[in-house]
Amino acid sequence: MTRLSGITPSGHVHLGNHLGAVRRWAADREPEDLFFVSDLHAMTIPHRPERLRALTRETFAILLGVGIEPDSVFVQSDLCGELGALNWVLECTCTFGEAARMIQFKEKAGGQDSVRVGLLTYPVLMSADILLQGATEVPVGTDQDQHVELARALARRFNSTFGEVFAVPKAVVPKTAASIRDLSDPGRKMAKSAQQSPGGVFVLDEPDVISRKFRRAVTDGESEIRYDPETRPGVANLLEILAACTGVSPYAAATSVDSYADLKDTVAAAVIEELRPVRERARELLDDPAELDRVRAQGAKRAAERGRPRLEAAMRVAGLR
Ligand code: AQP
Repeated sequence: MTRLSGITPSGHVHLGNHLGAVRRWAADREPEDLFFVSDLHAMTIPHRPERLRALTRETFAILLGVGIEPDSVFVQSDLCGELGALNWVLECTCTFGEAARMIQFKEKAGGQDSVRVGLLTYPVLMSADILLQGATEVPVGTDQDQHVELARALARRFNSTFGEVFAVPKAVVPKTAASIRDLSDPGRKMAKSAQQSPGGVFVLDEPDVISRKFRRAVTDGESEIRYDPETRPGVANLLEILAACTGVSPYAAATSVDSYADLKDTVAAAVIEELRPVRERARELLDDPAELDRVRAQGAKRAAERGRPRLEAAMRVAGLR
């Protein structure tokens, strides 16, 4: 079993990414698991080159900082030769109707004057990510299920048309973690793309910045601390964060504090401690670009070695080479 998980450097890695995904990737990982920074996917919408480069390095350093082994993590664009070739083979396996049917494409393209072709075809590139590495399981949220279905369909179609080359992957539901909400607007999730929001807490934020953000978190006009996500989303979000950092239930977390000020200080302190080791290791790597480049090159080499025989076989049976 090989599980493949990716994170897109569309902004700074935030507390939601950490508690909802990255921390668990490191804690639950099996030797065959693979992780990657999907920088090519960040190009489907307008982007700034220098910012993308910096965010890719930062995200890669955070994956290492959280404890993922260098051998099992890589940057997607470091494999752009292999992925580009397989992407073309798969685009010629996929129909226009299949790509245009993707709900995410319809949502993101809807109402836009100009849409990049990459936004339409990126699920095919995602299929290439998965099939190149021979991933058998892809832990994704429901918004990505359809993309993994596409990868399954393309693998099956290619195999039955040309010959058995690809493992047929399946989407698996990641272990659920609460969706962390924006501290200033608990009505929406904390998001990388909402960089300007004062309610986003980032993994590399300094402790005083984290404390300030929590002090300004939106709560409500009540005085009793109670866990009730339906009617009191701001307080519930703080309790879920505190619970995730301290390993108790949000109900138990509610009984451990006695005022809003106490809750905000306690959750800020817990988040600072949770993120401290990751931030310190990631910063060390970011301050040593030569070491970061070395580790990145090593991950890319391993990933390319794993994928190349599959790419060669696919090209051969499809009549290339
Ligand atoms: N707020 C969140 N709470 C819990 N988990 C979250 N994840 C994202 N936001 C939250 C999880 O982080 C992993 C990597 O995310 P991604 O790169 O696929 O980004 P995303 O899901 O599209 O959401 P982001 O990080 O906020 O980015 P943008 O703003 O670009 O959409 C995933 O496992 C995701 O579930």
